[in-house]
Amino acid sequence: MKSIRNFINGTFEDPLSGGFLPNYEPSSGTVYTNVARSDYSDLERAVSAASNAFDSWSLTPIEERSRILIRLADLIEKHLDDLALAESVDTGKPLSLARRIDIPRAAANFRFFGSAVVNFSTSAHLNEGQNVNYTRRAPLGVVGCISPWNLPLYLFTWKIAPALAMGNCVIGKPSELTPVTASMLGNLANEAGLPPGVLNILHGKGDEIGQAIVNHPCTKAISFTGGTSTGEVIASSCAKSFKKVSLELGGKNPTLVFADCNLEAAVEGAVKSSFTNQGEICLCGSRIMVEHAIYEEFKARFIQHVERLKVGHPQKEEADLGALISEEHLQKVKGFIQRAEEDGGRILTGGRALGGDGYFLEPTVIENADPNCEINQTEVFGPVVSLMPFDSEASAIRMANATKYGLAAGIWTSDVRRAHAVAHALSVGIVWINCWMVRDLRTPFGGMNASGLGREGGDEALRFFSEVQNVCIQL
Ligand code: TXE
Repeated sequence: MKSIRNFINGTFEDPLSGGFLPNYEPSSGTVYTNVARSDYSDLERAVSAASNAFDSWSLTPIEERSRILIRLADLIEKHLDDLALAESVDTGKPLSLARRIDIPRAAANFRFFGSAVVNFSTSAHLNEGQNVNYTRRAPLGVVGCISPWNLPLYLFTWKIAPALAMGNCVIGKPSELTPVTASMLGNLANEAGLPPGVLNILHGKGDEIGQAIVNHPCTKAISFTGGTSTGEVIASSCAKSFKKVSLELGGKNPTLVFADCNLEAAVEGAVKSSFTNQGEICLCGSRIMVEHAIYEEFKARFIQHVERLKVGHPQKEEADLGALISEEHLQKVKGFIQRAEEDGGRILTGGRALGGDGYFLEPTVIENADPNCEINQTEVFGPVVSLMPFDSEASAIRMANATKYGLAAGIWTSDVRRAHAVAHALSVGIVWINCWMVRDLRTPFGGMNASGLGREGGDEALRFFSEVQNVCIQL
């Protein structure tokens, strides 16, 4: 059986303890690889490698860093088929989705930040005859990048690319549930000419090696994407050592459908934002609010589209939804559905696991659930949406804002005034109007409230991974 080993100082090695964890294939429920269970001794090796590499990497000319990152983007694109297949097998997501979204966007991350860093500017202020003040942005040193299982290579590279571009050295920790493409990235990093020690990838459990990376005195910043409860733990750990931290956490995103929308486009858009990646994307719209006047017609069309979705083996071309990430997660999502019914919700379609091997669940639509009950307040992170009507623009905004989260929202309307007014009234970090998951990497990305702290994307990410110094010189 293949072992996913740590990548330290440019070479792959077993964890010093010799411990490994089983890695399950979600579509079959069988162990198909095992993954290193790293501990503090492995982290010490990675920190030493990263610290030794930092001086030369941070002093490498920006153009050379850019060239290597863009070369890495080229290599990801060159190996798209292998990476997409590995991602699909490891996560249970449809191969078609990994080919269309996950892997191309991983390449785009390196290409974008490899270019952005060359154009990244700072500022200077001249006081004639007196002094010049300039702002210097220097790399932090060794940083920790910790990523989740839902979009493994996409989100891993989303953190690593800006960190490397700014001249930092990285200790990356992918999810223990989906380690494979992160491991493949190690090989590509060597081929791209990234010097040994600049990127190190440690595998293992979050509360073991993940927490150790967060606590280590040599990691100067932590960039984390994952669950809100884990984010709380990490934020409090970082606070004790005044460590920079960026948290991309969960969401309970509303999709607002107004009567003046293009109905067919709204239905198709809502199906996409509800069930892409089996609903396992923090940006998925899990609460669909529809203006009363079109509620029944929207509901009928929406259910019709949902019931045409194919749940199947992720490597089969026709699969629209694949398997959920784990047995534990499947049971967690089924529990949400059961409690939603107990809270008065009515299942309009779906709600059942497909049985057999693998962790498959039907796309599920629930209506009539109270806006304040669990299914409308807590992130399910599965193929489950709650449908509810609203009477007015004001009530839609009130319902949309009535959770502890604030990540993203979708608005479907043909009224331009309303689109902007409602967007500005929503307490979320990202708003899509008549579209979903459209990303411009130059824009800040992140949520408000319990959805996170800080922003990634564009110059925000480059700023996060740098230390600021103001220098004033007397003329
Ligand atoms: O995430 P975790 P999980 C949400 C979603 C999901 C829930 C739990 O609701 O059901 O989070 O998912 C590492 N110190 N999202 O358990 O535990 C862990 O090893 C340092 C939304 O997968 O947050 C993994 O690499 N690291 C989210 C990563 O953190 C720790 C996407 C995420 O694991 C750690 C994923 C610790 N103490 C889940 N504990 C999004 N916003 O996209 C765990 N980890």
